Amino acid sequence: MLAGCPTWPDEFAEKYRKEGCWRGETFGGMLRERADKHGNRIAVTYGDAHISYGELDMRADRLAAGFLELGIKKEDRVIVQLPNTPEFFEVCFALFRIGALPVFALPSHRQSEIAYFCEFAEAAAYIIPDTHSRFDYRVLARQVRSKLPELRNVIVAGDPEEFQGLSDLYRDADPGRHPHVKPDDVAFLQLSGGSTGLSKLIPRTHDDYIYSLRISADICRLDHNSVYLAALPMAHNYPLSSPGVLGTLYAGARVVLAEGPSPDETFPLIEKERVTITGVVPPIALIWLEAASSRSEDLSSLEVFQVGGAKFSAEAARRVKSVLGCTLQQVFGMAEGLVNYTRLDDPEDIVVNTQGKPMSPFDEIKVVDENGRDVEPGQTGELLTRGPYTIRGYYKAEEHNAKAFTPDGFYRTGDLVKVNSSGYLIVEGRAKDQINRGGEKVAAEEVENHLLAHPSVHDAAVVSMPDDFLGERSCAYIIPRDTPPAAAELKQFLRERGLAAYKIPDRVEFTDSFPQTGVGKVSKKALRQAIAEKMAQAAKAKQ
Ligand code: J2J
Repeated sequence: MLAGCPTWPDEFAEKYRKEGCWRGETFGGMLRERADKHGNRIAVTYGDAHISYGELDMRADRLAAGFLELGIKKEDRVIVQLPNTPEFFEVCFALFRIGALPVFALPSHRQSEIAYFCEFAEAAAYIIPDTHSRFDYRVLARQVRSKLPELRNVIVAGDPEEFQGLSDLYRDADPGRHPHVKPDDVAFLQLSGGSTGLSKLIPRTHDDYIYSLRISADICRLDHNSVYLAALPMAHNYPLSSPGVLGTLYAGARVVLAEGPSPDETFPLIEKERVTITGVVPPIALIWLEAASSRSEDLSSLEVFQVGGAKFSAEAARRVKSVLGCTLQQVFGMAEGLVNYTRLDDPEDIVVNTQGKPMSPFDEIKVVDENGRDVEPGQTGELLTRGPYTIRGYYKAEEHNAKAFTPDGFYRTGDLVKVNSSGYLIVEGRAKDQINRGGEKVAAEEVENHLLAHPSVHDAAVVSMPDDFLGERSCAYIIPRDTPPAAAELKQFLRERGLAAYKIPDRVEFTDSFPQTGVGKVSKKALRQAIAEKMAQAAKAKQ
């Protein structure tokens, strides 16, 4: 096991094996099996390119040989920042095959995030596209390298300029040279949304993640004829695994890659490729609902429309069936593990008003009050969970783990939920210091620390403010040292520090002091209320 990764106690591991959750599969083996069984079937469609399981399998082996030649070894960490392109799969499966670990950065991450991942994970390589969405990732790689000259390999899909070209790394396949990869090995590091400072890295094993893919595929009724549209960036845990692209490959079905989630990108693809299932976040769902009535594409192949990552309003949820003509599935999950789904045959009331129930019978959940005691049934409290695909600790984070997990191994999700009489969860809010900006998670503390680096900022507190479209946006309250800087200047300052755009506060408010809680901490609740009231008043004045 990779050093610094807490794992399940033996008695739990034994139970999960005995109950058939963990079946001893690996990602490398899973792709090989699909390729052996139905090598000619299409695994991935990208534009006019159709890549079969056999081809993907072979290309992963050829790239694995190239990675080994570069000196990438078992347990090495590799930062993978690739958009929705076939290379994403080839790179990931090649790394899985040699036991090296992808660390899934998002395409929107910039120097601040990437340099941290490279440094913290002691990355052996960083893999990027040349350009994507009008952004040149080689410029980013240069910035990262100037901070971290020890970063050995920068590998570029496309024109590499001074870096290593990915396309030059495909060698003769030689699976005999692959290091032995075990099902209980960590397969990759996923990113946490983070609430205390920087994102934590989440170690997911082959055993646990593949189990989550298998039940996800089953609950979503994927079969060989299913076609999953990857509309969101697939490095996100949700489109990666719920059932996402990997669940689709697990089921031997077909993934169709979209450049982005807009109707202009996705609707023609749904029609052309006869897409049967896709997953989006609530703001995108709203855009689709709005667009569907005025567009001519035939969306009739769509059977399941998943919405998750942030709370979907019941009002919008109710419209899905009539507007898009398919079944809504709410998904409430987290990269740390636990995923809840509404089931495809659930009555409308459940599908519209709840965020689903845990996918595995072996998921254990508790809802507790501030003192850690179980709340009365049906009451709201913090959700704790443990189970066969929920981690027991973050990578190299001993101190944080002691707080984020209970002594008996339950993960404190930071989500406030209630459980109805049928065991379905309703998300009521959040206890963690995070902003959920339409599914993108922003850790308040991370942004505050960047703001505090500005010479004119004495103190900073970042909170969420309500937003009709994104659900929440972020607002930075600032106590200036003397003359307040312009809001635009502060935002520019954060951009120059290399912070991803979705973390830049949407609004800046200046104040002389922060409201305090009884124990003298900044009362974020009072700040949230203050900005919500101010926004409501402004909206009223406009009418
Ligand atoms: C309210 N809040 C939600 C929902 C996630 C499937 C689906 C989503 C994620 C994901 C994922 C929510 N309603 N329907 O990994 O496999 C908020 C909660 C949760 C946090 C996790 C998956 N669905 N959330 O969003 O790691 O606060 O995973 O704890 O990005 O998103 O965020 P993340």
